[in-house]
Amino acid sequence: MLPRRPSCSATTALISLGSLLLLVCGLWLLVTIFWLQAPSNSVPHRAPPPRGSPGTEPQACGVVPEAWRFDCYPERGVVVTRELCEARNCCFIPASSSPPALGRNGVPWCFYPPGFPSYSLVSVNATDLGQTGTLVKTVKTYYPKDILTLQLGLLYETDNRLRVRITDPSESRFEVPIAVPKATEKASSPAYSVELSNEPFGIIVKRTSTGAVLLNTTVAPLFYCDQFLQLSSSLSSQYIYGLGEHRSSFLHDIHWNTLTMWARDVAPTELTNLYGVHPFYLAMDEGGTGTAHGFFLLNSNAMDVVLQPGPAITWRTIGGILDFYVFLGPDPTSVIGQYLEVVGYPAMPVYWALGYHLCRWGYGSSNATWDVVKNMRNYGIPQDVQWNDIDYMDRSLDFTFDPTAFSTLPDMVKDLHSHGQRYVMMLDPGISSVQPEGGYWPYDEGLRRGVFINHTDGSTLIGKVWPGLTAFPDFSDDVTHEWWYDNLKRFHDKVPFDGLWIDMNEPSSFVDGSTVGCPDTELENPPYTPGILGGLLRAKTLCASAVQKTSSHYNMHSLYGLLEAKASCPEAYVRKRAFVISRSTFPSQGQYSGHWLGDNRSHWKDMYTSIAGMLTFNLLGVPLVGADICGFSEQTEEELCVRWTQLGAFYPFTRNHNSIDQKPQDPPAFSPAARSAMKQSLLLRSSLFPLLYTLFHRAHTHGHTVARPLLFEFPKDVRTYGIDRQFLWGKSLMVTPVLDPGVDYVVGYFPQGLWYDYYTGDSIRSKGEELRLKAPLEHINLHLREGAVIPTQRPNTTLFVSSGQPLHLVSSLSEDGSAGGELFWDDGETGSTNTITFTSSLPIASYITVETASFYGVKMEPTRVMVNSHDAAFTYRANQVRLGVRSQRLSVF
Ligand code: MIG
Repeated sequence: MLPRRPSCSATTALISLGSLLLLVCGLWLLVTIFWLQAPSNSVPHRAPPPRGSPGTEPQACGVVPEAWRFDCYPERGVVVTRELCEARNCCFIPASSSPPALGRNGVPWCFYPPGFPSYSLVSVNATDLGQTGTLVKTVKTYYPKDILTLQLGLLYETDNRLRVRITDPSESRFEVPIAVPKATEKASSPAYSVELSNEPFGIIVKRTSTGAVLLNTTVAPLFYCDQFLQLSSSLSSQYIYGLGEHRSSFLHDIHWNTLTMWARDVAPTELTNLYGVHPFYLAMDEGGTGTAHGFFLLNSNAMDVVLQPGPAITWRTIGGILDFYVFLGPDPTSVIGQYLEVVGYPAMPVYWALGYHLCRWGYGSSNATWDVVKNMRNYGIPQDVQWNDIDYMDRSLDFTFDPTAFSTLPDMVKDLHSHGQRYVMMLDPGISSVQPEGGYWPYDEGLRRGVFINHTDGSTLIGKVWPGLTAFPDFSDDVTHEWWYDNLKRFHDKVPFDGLWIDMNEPSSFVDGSTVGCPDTELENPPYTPGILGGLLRAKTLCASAVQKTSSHYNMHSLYGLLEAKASCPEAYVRKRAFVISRSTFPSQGQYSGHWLGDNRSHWKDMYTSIAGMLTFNLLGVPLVGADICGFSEQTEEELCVRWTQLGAFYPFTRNHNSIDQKPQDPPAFSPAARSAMKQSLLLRSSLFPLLYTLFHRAHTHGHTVARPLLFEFPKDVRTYGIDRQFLWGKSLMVTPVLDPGVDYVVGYFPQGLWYDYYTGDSIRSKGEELRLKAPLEHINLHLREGAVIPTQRPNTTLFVSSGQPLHLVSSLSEDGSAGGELFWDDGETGSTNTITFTSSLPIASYITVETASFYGVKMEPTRVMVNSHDAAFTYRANQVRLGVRSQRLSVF
């Protein structure tokens, strides 16, 4: 930003384009625009009243408030009686409200009394990074194999990050095999303080600056048995986000809400474990101050996460260790940045990942697929990528294509490439194990190299997926990565695909465990099973006891999608940025792939819940995310599909996908009016590519969100905390989609300040209020927050970065007439090996120039406009100056 000039005539616009800052792989351009006007006094924002804080700790069963009763009998399928409860030495009080059917989602009737046996902290010593301590207990719990002595490690890793590890000092236990940073020095001035309670043991973490309690594990007993580890804590507020993957509102409901985590193939359903596992939450501090913190449990075992109105949380996992982080923020954006410092920033996507993708299950042939592409071209509708689902395969076999129906597939891919378009196809992890005569190289070679997951007796575990009987590659083994790569390479030589869609990688199987079942062991039948759909760890997946290189499937199950994505990043064979979209995900996934939200339905409700899903994955470091536009299963309707395409144009990852047997739902399949509305929204997205690409670079380098909840930008405005019908791109562009049928308006919340209609520049000065906006079918409401400069470009039907589409800058002046923004630009594909040379002779200017600029919020007609001290041509109409700058004066390089 350049310093503000002391004074200036109100009729002169100064546009300063300056501060070129070269990065290794690209170029930052800082655009600062001044329009000096008399400053107007803005109304200071009032902080919301403090929210309820945790209640007091109870003294005996009867006085434990319902909100603070921690479930002592979480087993499902059991009607908890007084006898059963008291056998666990717990309090039994049938709650006043809602009898909890099977102990779930209601006030627990059986709960821990104060003084329930737990660990004591018997020694503490200082270490280089913090403290270490010993925890002991003498009374065993009602689960087998209590670990009676534990080691506590407190690591003050950075000023904003605390790590706590509770381990078994006598035996090493499973730890999640993802790389996390190793601190070497103790934080010098931590933003947190840690208090340890000795008897019973507990940890209390406070924010030093405010005294806010962020964690207090003394609220319920700690469990540490071989297969049952449980830690409870108070929550600082009821405002808690993250904890994917679940279908829910963006803001979680804390009223006895159990979120189970265990990767599972199932169409998104409330209160069910889904495809991915992300034990991370972001929560607002108590008191509505706008400060936020985060918590991450680095654990991959099957677990329940219980939210209760205390507000409090319980982590109940059946393996591994307790290893967790607290992130101090203090604002939501920095909480996410700190979390992603631990698990890894998301990859920079290849530019065309941000274009429009078209897909369906059941095109039936390569020619039918090709026809859709041609149709799209005929109508001039943007399309960067064409996909195929499993039906391209020969008998559903990976690394093959149907020699009859898809015989022209290589030609189609060639044709896509010659039009600057890309091709992505599906791969499933299941490798067919029964191919007669001549064999099937992926399986034969896989067996030879020993890449498959085995039963405990060493035989290959066989399940059932699309091709029939299948073996499952063990992606925790490097040998498997080489074998997978060899398969990709061999197929790529025949069909030069550009990216991969990895499905069914929970991993999903049509039989439970294996074709021969699973052995009856402690891993298969743990003493406690979280609330997994199907009630068994092996439900629609592999045996928990199955053997993988790194550990048992019991420990590795939910990491399958992450490790497959890692193996599928084709860096090695395309030497460009990889494009992988994965169904199953785990923390650090964003480094390797994006995600789609799975098998939604063509319902209005599914369109609405996609926003929460998209925002949550942005918090989880997987910003390249979107839902199946127009809906996957069931038949879509035209109005829904138009509205969904408009919303989908603002998913960071934009793909229309449809299930088999449903009528086509690609844009050309609809009426001229619908088609044209869809086309407009996709052109609009194309025009916003420079902004989107810049936001992804911010995500990649700073761990920022791309699709952003309003609360991230307005953390002091409590009215934004539950918003999941609107969202932002970055900090300034607000999207207010229509999510209901049969309406031509939409109600949206406008946080306090000045907003501009993106299309017209008309301004709205909001006090922090809901406004009713016109929304005819062809229109999606977009508003620019004051103070922004948004880089856009003249749209095209594909996003070739160096196509020479000139830039148009849109500025929304704040009350004081200032605005700022940034643009990141590079060659779009290779990143580090940049083919662009940045010199002062400006060769790059030949393909990227700023052609025009608009300024919203110019109150008086200027008499003169200058660009870098040269007069520029301009037009003025109410409130808006538009510059046409066809010279190189505004060229950005
Ligand atoms: O058992 O490949 O979520 O997008 O179209 C279904 C067929 C397998 C599930 C994916 C969906 C895909 C479908 N797949």
